[in-house]
Amino acid sequence: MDRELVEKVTKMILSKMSESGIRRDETRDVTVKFWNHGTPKPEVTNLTTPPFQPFQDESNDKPTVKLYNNKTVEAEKEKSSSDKRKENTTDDMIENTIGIENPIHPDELMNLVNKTPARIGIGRAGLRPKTKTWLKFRFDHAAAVDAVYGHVDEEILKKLNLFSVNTKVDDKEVYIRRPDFGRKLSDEAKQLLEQKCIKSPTVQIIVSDGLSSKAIDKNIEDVYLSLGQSLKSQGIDVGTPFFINKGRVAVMDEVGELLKPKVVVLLIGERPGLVSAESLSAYLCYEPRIGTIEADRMVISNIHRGGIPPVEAGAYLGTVVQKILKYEASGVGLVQREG
Ligand code: B12
Repeated sequence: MDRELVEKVTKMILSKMSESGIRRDETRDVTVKFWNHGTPKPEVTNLTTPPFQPFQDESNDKPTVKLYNNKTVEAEKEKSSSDKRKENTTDDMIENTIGIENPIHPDELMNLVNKTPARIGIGRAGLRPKTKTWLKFRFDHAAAVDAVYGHVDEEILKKLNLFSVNTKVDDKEVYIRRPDFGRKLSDEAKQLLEQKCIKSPTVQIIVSDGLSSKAIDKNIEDVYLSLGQSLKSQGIDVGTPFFINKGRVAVMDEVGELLKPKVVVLLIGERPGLVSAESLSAYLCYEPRIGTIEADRMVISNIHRGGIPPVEAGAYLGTVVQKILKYEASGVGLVQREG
């Protein structure tokens, strides 16, 4: 999918939201796909094209955007329904995804398992988990550790034209033990931001690895591009984006003091769980400053291919920014003003 297609998807989502007036009770219309553990993982395709600059129209470069592979869906459609019946019998699904042997109510069990990514219906071998379950657990745990200790792919940051700054911490162990250091910019970082960034933009986008570098590697291109397009299509100007190495959510307060944006959108890696190690969050705040209270922030979490799809998340975030600007408030303040 190229820039035009992302623009199309972003516009579709925006128009769907404006049809519903993005009222609180109607925002649930946003298409959110939940992970179905009874089906194979959606394939992700990478239509790689030259590097892109999301906020520069003049560029002829095509963006790199990963999307679900519709080909698998089409191929699936083409299969005869009898083939499908053969492949998708409950027995097959049970064998592939459920550890309980000869369940009394297989359909109900399958139904429950499909409702949650939690490890239910896994069965056991004597008193212990089955080998497959145990290995999967070990695998997911290792992925979580890798996500916390890993580093964001420099190529992605280059592609998105994000320069990097550091917080007061450069060691991951210290980062984990001292969240307060991750909330403060280093002195060099402050100088660099002063030199390089536009002051008082309407929106300041910040990217940070936070607790999952994988979350950035896997999702940032799509979220960033569609967020940029969503804001652009609403005529909202964006400041100079950058990457904060080993940041915490409240680091946005120092950025707010320095650059004085109206709204900060911080795209940051979430603490990995044993279901997904690559989940991204967007924390938003109206005029964050040192001393901002948590209730004035808001978060859209669970952005990854098994949660809120990144392109949709970006488009949706643009509409949240619009709302924050309209009410000049975020978090609890926004809810109160909105009534
Ligand atoms: C860890 C965590 C916490 C920890 C944060 C402490 C810490 N330093 O790590 C604790 C237990 C304190 C916590 C509390 C709450 N949390 Co919490 N939390 C998470 C979790 C598991 C990971 C967050 C993360 O990795 N952030 C990124 C790292 C880098 O951030 P950080 O700087 O280290 O820590 C900051 C953030 O974690 C932030 N934060 C944590 N939770 C929330 C919730 C909201 C609404 C906001 C604005 C900020 C926020 O506060 C920390 C200090 O600044 C997410 C689940 C997820 N999938 O994201 C839920 C999650 C973000 N929390 C949630 C909620 C509802 C809350 C509470 C409102 C619960 C309550 N009723 O009290 C409070 C609000 C706290 C606040 N700061 O305002 C929801 C948010 C739902 C939503 N979309 O609004 C989530 C998505 C869980 C869920 N699925 O329901 N949380």
